[in-house]
Parts: sequence; C-alpha cells; structure tokens
Amino acid sequence: MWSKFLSDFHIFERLFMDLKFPHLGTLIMVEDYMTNNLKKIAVIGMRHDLGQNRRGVDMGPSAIRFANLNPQLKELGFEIQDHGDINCCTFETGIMGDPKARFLHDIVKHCSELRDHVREVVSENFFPLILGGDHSITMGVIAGVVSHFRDIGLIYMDAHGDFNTPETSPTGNIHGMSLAAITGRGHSLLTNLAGKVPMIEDNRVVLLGVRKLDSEEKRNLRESDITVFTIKDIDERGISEVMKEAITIVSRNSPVKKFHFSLDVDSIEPSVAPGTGTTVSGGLTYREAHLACELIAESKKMISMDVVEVNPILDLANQTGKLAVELILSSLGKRIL
Ligand SMILES: [Mn+2]
Repeated sequence: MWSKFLSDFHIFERLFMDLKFPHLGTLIMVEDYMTNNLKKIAVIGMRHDLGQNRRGVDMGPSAIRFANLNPQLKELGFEIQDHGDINCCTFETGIMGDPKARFLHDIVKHCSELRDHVREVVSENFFPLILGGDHSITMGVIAGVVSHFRDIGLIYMDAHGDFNTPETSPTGNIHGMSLAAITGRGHSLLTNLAGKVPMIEDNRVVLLGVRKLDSEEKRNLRESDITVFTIKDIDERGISEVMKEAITIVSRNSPVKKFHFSLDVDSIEPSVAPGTGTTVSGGLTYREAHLACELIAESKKMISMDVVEVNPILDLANQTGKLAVELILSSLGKRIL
C-alpha cells in the first residue's frame, strides 16, 4: 500500500518537473528515496581503462568483487543487485583520435551507457555503487545521478585535481579531466553528458586529499569556487575536522542536501594502496581514509558512490582491492562497535 502510494508520488514528481517546479519535484523525490535509502544497492562494474595509459585498471571491478564485496555488504544488511560489468572498448579496439583528448568518442559512448544505467537504478530506488575503471567513468556516474536528483553535492577524494581540459592537459588523458567536465569545463561532449552544464555547480564541490596539480590546473582551481582541502590542510587540521567541513559544504549548498562520493584510491598513501596507476607519496593514511569514510556514513547524506583507479596488475596480492572493499563498507556504515 505504502509503496503503491510512493510510486504514485513518482508520477507527481515527474509532473512537477515538467511543470517547471523542480524544487517541489525534488523534495518529494528525496522523501521518497529516504524511505528506502541504503537498503538496496545496485553494484555496477565499469571495465574501462581508456582514460589513462597504464593497463590493468579495467580489471578493477573483478579485484574488488574478488575481495568479497557483495557478501560483506549483505552482512551489513543491504539487499544487493549486482548488474555485472558494462563492457567497454580496449586500447586495441578503441580509436585514440585527438591526442589532446585520447579516446574521447569511446569514452563519451561508455559514459553515456553508464549514465543511462545509473539513472535507471536510481529511479528504482537503488543506491548506485560503481566500481571502476579509471576516473573518467565518474563523469558518466554523475551524469546519471544528476539527471534524476538535481543539484547534488560532490566529495571528490583524489591525489590529483582531475581539473585539466584538452587545452591544458600535458598528457591528453581524460581521467585527468573528470572534475573539470563535471563542473562544466572542457570538451563539450564531456561537459554535456548530463544534458545540463555544469552537472554540479562549483560551490557544491569539495576536492580533498590533493597533493599533485599541474600548473594550469592549479590556476584554474584557484579561480574556481570549488573548495580544495589539500593534504597540507589535512595535516594541519586533522581529517576529522576537514571531512566534517567538507560534508557541511557539499550538503549546505545542495538544495536536496545529498552528495555523491567519488573515491580515487590514489588519494591514499601508496604503501597502503600500491595498486593504482598514478601514485603520489604522502597520501592519506589507512586510518585517515577509514575515518573519512566513517564520517560520510554518519552524515547519512551520501546518495551514490564510485571507487576508481584500482589496478590489480600493479597491486600486491589484491591489497588495494581489499582496501577498496573496506572503505566502501566504512562509507556505507560498517562500524567497529
Ligand atoms: Mn582521479
């Protein structure tokens, strides 16, 4: 009866959207979502490595599942629907095209497919958990989430800024352009993935854990309204204080008070997370990473999550795959006591 009532509400929500009362539509949607929130998880693997040039990150979803993801999520009380992997081109079958934005058209195609898939699971009241793949997939994830929930915030945890455009990128690797595209900067095929530009406004975005930026990226980030907490901020203030402020910022500036969490495992210290392509020393410690995730769980405001850049070929006996699972569990509410 209750679910029938809620599904009828969906119709009203759509009507409100169509009638250009987006906030009213969003409010109803969030109420609806919260009644089911965090009960059902849709796991989607994205075997995608065209956004960078180290082979192996396409095997990330297997490594994470192999580290016992689904049984442990079930143990936490979730209903799991594993959608398997979205198949993507490989270096051999893709077309590199313009070296300033390598594999652009293939990446747009894959991200569009992922966007549609994410939108569908979100509309069915599933929490989308996306396993990468390189960080370019986050453009597709966010495009899917914002085409259902408008105006969400974003916590982007990364050693890098991912704030390049084809004009500024020293490598042409699109995984270094994700955050720029999400906030409306760069190639129009990427920025337009959600059909609205930007997908997320700067003031709803926190970039956290950064310790390596290209010079143009640095300038563009300074000029943006994105809040950046570098590793120095974390050293000085502690991860707890920084993370709480990050959650406040992304929720305060989001009318729906919800955010997406994008976790690049290279944000963590390479001795703890060696299985990733672009390591930078001096990252988050094991405990800092866990505490960050635990605080996210406590906020109860995370609406979707992706974990990216796990590269089993560079890993040591799946240490980084196992870490990814632990951090997913912490983000979804696993507690010590
Ligand atoms: Mn990244």
